[in-house]
Amino acid sequence: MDEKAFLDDLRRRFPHEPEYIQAVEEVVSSIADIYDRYPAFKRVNLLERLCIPDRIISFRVSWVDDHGNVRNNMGYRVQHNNAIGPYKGGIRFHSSVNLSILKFLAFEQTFKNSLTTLAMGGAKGGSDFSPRGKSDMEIMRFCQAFVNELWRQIGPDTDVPAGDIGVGAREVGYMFGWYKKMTREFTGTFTGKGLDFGGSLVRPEATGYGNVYFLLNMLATRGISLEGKRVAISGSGNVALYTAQKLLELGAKVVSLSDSDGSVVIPEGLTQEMFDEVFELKTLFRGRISEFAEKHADVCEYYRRERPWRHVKADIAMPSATQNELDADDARALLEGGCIAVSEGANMPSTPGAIREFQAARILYAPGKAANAGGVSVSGLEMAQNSQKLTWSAEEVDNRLREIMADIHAQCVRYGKEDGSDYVDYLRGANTAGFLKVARAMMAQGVV
Ligand code: NDP
Ligand code: 8G0
Repeated sequence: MDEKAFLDDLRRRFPHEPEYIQAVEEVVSSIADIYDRYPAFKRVNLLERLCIPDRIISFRVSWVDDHGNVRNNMGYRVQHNNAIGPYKGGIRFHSSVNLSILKFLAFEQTFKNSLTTLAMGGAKGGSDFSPRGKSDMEIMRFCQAFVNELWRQIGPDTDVPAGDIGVGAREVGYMFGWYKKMTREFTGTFTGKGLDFGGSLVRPEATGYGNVYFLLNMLATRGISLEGKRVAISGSGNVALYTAQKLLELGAKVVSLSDSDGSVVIPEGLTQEMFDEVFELKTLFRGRISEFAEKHADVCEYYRRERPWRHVKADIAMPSATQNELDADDARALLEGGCIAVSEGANMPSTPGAIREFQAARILYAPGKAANAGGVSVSGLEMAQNSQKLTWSAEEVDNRLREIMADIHAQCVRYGKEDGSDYVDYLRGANTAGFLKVARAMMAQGVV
């Protein structure tokens, strides 16, 4: 394959979509060899069909704020690929949302969902609406206006949205409510629902817990124990908090958290009491990390508008906020501090330069599409429970989550182990394993 020509063409056609091009470039460089090994792929131009989304739905969302002003936001759903199952992926509400970001996320989702072993295609959606500072009723009206545009395009066997940044149980509840009203059907079209109306136990915890399970699998390949290890986390949302919770349970030290205003570093590690407090602050009161840092100024440092990486000494990093939040300089600072493993909770948090640093240093590095796949996996289990009209116990879901993460780890090792050494390139492994399943399904289904 002429990798350069392919990417140049994509850049020419989508000149204002850097995140999308970044995600495609990373996958294409991983799979180029295997793609060339099967000439049948090229004959049907599989790569281009796999990289360009099946369809993009975009719309204006008009809603009325609490002062009676009419406000307009953009809404999108990128249905990337449904070769192995219905489109599946979260909805993001954040001021930074644009098509480039949603296209990269939908593209990544396709490979991630393939790794989960469940039948789900890839999609992502969202809006440049910012929930920050909005009242509960404004959030509700926005969610209703958003779904009013989208409801015809989704369904339990068509496309199943969920939460993501800025979209949690509250927003999923409002979206599900409006969807149910429009369709007059009670179906499992959204995941991440409340427990009383079809949600799955362990879905809120799944991404963070799953990432820790993946990390444990990686550490085991080098005979390293998690106990007592210092772990730097970024973010303080759904993924970051449940990652921290599981780490504390397993005896690791959580030495940082952050939000979009800044980072808190806790050199001696969060205590359980401090964790309970930050959990309540973030989930119940929608407070800021700066408030927490101020209250615990005796044991914490706060870095306004900065990410944690250059300020912590950590054995392990688990970036869990957003894309491109850890660059090459951050990676070098982490490595100098003795970092031995990076397991990504967020989607594409490390820049290509940072990934090169980690891989050159031969530390354990797991890309988000493998390490954070626990979230969408339990969403898949939520879909299974909804179609069975049954709910499984927390233990059952957690056990399946552990099995799925171990399976994803095994796929990464199988396709990522370098010849003649023990080193595992988890990025190459995840991309290759994710690609092969989707590619086989696309080949079997013809040009559609
Ligand atoms: P939340 O909205 O619950 O939390 C996001 C956290 O990241 C918040 O602390 C937020 O700070 C911070 N953040 C968001 N955007 C930025 C930014 N541009 N710069 C700095 N900080 C930022 O989202 P999630 O925890 O659900 O998602 C975090 C990441 O994990 C995303 O990349 C998401 O795609 C990915 N992911 C999520 C899954 C899930 O199940 N939820 C599954 C797999 C991946 P603030 O509070 O200030 O906004
Ligand atoms: O449940 C989901 O489909 C979902 C929600 C939020 C994020 C993700 C992801 O895998 O990035 C999936």
